[in-house]
Amino acid sequence: MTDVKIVIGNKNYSSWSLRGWLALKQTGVPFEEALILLDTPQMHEEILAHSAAGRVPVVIDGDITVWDSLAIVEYLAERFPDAGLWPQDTAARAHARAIVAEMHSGFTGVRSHYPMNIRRVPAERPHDAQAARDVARILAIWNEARARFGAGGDFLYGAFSAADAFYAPVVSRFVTYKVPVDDVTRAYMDAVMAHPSMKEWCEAGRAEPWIVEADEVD
Ligand SMILES: N[C@@H](CCC(=O)N[C@@H](CS)C(=O)NCC(=O)O)C(=O)O
Repeated sequence: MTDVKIVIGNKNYSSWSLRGWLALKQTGVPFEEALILLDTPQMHEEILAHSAAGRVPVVIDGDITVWDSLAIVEYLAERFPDAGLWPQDTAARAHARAIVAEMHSGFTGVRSHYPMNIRRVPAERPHDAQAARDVARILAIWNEARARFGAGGDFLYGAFSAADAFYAPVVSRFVTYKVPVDDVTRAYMDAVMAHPSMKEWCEAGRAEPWIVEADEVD
């Protein structure tokens, strides 16, 4: 039994849930999952039973409820300091926080043109100018983080961190929409897709039977 629980949406589609879930997995604490089906008539009411904000993910730790992926990551980093959710080095940590904030508040081009759909058979999508600008910026971010801070491992700041949790849904999108990438990015994406927690989530997502039509794009 554990007192920690995470409320998530469909693993195949819910990119924000994946971010919170990967961060929680990184703490090593056992936790329960409650999965709410997205895009159903009862979804809103079911989420409201856990959080008045009406969005997933939500983490419940005893009598503490935290909603919104960014607040969840900050809460988990504080509650489980040994998990290394933020890099130890001050400059790396500042950079990691900035790119996580940039993801949290932006990249609407990538988010709308390439909806996360883990079970999609990889295939290209037609060009979209805003998505292309976002892709270029994301590739620059990843290359910079790997070059400046990544020497200690295969992830953006060496060891797996909150930043990798935040960009993992983007990695999945770049794989399933066959977005062209450079070699440094390809190696980084391979590391994310091979991470045991990412593999566990993706396997569960692929096994889900539910379809959200709005996220099934050509
Ligand atoms: N800013 C929020 C966004 C969360 C979000 O939009 N979650 C989606 C699922 S991926 C959701 O709850 N959708 C339900 C709805 O919009 O009613 C976060 O970072 O957690």
